[in-house]
Amino acid sequence: MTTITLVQGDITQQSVDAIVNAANSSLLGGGGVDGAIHRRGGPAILEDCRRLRASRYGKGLPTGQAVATTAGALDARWVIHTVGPVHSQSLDRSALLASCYRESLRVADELGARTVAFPAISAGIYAWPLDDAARIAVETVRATETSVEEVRFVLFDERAYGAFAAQVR
Ligand code: AR6
Repeated sequence: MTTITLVQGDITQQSVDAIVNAANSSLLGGGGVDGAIHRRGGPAILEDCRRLRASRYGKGLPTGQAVATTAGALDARWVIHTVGPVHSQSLDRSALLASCYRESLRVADELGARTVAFPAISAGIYAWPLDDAARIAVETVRATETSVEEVRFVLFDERAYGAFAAQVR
């Protein structure tokens, strides 16, 4: 059984086996959680990301997929980078958002990670409505078979925390 826990705070301060990054396809950094993870984790993460770009992901990491790197100076063993979809009014991209959670857990299983921290993927710069992002996140984790023992959603502010709490109740 996977336990879902909720924390309001900064994902870069978490002590877990793996921290999930809401990255972009370039894997070369950005704003939001991505910026915070690279800042606190230090250059080793970017070095791993550059190696991935030079090898397996020459065209970038596709939306909905996930890949692991070192966690550098973070209090974790790995960062799992995943690329959320940009929210669209006209297209239903929710399967891609669900895929981010599923694929991140699959990578976590491959690594042997038992505790995994997730941000609210796509709910920031990628503009996914928070309540819907929370619903997809919680439903997908609940529906995924995994050896991960704790999935910890780390929500940056009270509003995001409230949206996830409404789903976990
Ligand atoms: N800890 C936890 N949550 C955070 C943190 C933090 N330190 N910082 C922000 N959040 P976003 P996206 C919340 O924009 O929407 C980047 O430039 C934030 O409040 O980080 O998937 C990438 O490179 C929001 O609820 O990710 C991509 O280009 C959630 O994390 C793009 O942004 C996700 O917001 C990805 O956009």
